Order: sequence, then C-alpha cells, then structure tokens
Amino acid sequence: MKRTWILAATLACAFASAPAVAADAPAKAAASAALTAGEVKKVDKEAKKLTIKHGPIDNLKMPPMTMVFRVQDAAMLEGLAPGAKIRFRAEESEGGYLVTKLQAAKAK
Ligand SMILES: [Cu+2]
Repeated sequence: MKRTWILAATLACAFASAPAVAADAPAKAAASAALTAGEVKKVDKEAKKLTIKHGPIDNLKMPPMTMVFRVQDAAMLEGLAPGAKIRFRAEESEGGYLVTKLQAAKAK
C-alpha cells in the first residue's frame, strides 16, 4: 500500500514537470467549476498528500468518505492543519486522485 503511494507521488512529479500536461489543462478546466466541501484530517507535505473527510464529489461520482488525495503542489498544503474546513476540486489522475484546487471554506 505504502509502495503504491510512493510510486504515485513519483509519477505526479514527472507529470508536473511535463509541459504537455499544462497544454491539456484548459479543455478540462471548463467542466471543473464545482468545489467539494471537506475537512482536513491529515497533512503530509513531504509526500504531497492530504487526507480529507469529504462530501459527495459529483465529478468523480464519489459518495462522502475519508480518503487520501495527492496534491499538485506542496504549496497548496501551506497553512493547512487537521480540522481545517476546506473546499476543493479533485480529479482522477494516473496513480490516484489529485487535488487540483483548494481553498479555505468561508465560515458561515
Ligand atoms: Cu472519496
């Protein structure tokens, strides 16, 4: 299990440095407006992983659950701590689910 995640993180790094992926992004961006509410459970900056207790994710057809996501950039984890309420966008990618957008949830 752990080995799988390390591989996924490695793949993510390889993709992040490939310009071709960036060129592909605008086409997907059009359908990616919706954000999902979640609560941060665990932050792992070194591995660029984030455990989120999330609500339903429409674009992934995923019911509410707690699970691990990868993030595109470790900078997205800056200032995040367990218990933080967030809104985020996740996409299915090779090697797992990737958080592509993340913001603090506004207090009601
Ligand atoms: Cu999930």
